[in-house]
Amino acid sequence: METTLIILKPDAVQRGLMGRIIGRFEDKGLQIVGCKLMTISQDLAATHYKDHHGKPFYDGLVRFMTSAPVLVLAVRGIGAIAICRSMMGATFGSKADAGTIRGDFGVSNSFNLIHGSDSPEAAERELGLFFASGEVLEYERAIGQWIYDYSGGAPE
Ligand code: 3AN
Repeated sequence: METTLIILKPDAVQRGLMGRIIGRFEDKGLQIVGCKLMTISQDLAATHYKDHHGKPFYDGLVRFMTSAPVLVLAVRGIGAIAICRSMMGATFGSKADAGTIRGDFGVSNSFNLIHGSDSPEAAERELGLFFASGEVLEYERAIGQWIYDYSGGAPE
């Protein structure tokens, strides 16, 4: 099982899209194992986006991400990182395919609704930035036996 960090950005929260976006992950069968509404500090934004420091869009990105509350999620499933990235769609709303979150809910290239970790290393680092120890939970879902095939022992 893999756990990834998803951030529903200020535009998603302000536009009342949280429920519909979370619903897509739940509908897919992914498990929400952490969830927190928070306002990102300047320091946390700088740490989270350190790889983009110095790029032309960096200042605007940090301003946007710290401008209003975000909803931070820890999302779990087999291959959750790649599944969430494909559900999010391309970075720019104007280019994202229909059927993806960015493709269906946005047109802007800056206000692009959602962040998702792009590798296992990034997921581990980002989950550690946004969730304290104990805030990402382990729990069984009653429907778990119908999400994955456990007949061979391990989930398939
Ligand atoms: P993604 O979120 O699709 O992985 P990244 O990691 O390339 O995209 O970029 C991180 C964030 O920086 C994006 N979510 C987007 O908000 C912003 N960003 C990236 N490239 C640009 C750009 N050329 N102009 C404006 N914002 C950008």
